Amino acid sequence: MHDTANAPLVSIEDFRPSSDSPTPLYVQLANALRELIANGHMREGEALPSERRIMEKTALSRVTIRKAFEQLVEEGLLNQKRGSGTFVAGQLPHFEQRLTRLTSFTEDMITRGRKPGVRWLEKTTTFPTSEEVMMFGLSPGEKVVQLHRLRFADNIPLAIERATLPARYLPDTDTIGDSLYEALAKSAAMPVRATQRLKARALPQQEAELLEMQPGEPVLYIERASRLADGTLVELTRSYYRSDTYDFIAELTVGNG
Ligand code: 16G
Repeated sequence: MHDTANAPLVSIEDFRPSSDSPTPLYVQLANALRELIANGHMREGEALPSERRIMEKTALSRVTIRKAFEQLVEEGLLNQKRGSGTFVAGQLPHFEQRLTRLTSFTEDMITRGRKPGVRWLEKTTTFPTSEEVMMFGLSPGEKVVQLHRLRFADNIPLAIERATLPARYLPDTDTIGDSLYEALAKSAAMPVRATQRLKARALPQQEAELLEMQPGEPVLYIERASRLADGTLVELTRSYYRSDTYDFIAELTVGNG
């Protein structure tokens, strides 16, 4: 806590650590920074004073200051840009998605009052790989559609999706708008159930650039296989979802099996 108990802290330069408190100094500093951010005294994008300046003003050591910064970077409250300093991080939206209902990205965003967006990376009709022939049970000569997209919520990149579907469901790729499920509904091929596999992965370089993250950061790698009512596989989608904005929630019940 800072020394003037009655006056709320408005600048980190006024923070005075308490050396007889059992709370480690770096935790005291991190708490003070958290309080300044929470109270709006430090705003999104604002640069923090330099380490040297905080050292001078608070008499804390460089190691303590760095430790506090590291802690808050880990919590997502601060960003550090090499060579240019430490900043208050932007507030990322947070999404919780239940793993019970089959919904589309577009539908999810609209229900949450967000603006869905798409940047197309690939939209092509190609010959399938032997794996795709097997998975979809394709006839000789049947093609597949490859849809590779970066998905946004309010202009923030949230996910990268690479979908493969038999071309018979989407004969004209030019007519596919931003929503794949809308296009499938139009050709009476809307999936009614899906299995989804979620894995933790380190973000590859190219995907990191698209999601505006660092390579190697943890992401959710999701594979969705969706089917028509008769069990025919209609969609195979592999996606990278930002793990700092998405929580997938599954409800568990005690059952007989
Ligand atoms: C979701 C699905 C994806 C599906 C897309 C359709 C996950 C992990 N993935 O993002 O498999 O293709 O919705 O959304 O939930 P759209 O109709 O907006 O293109």
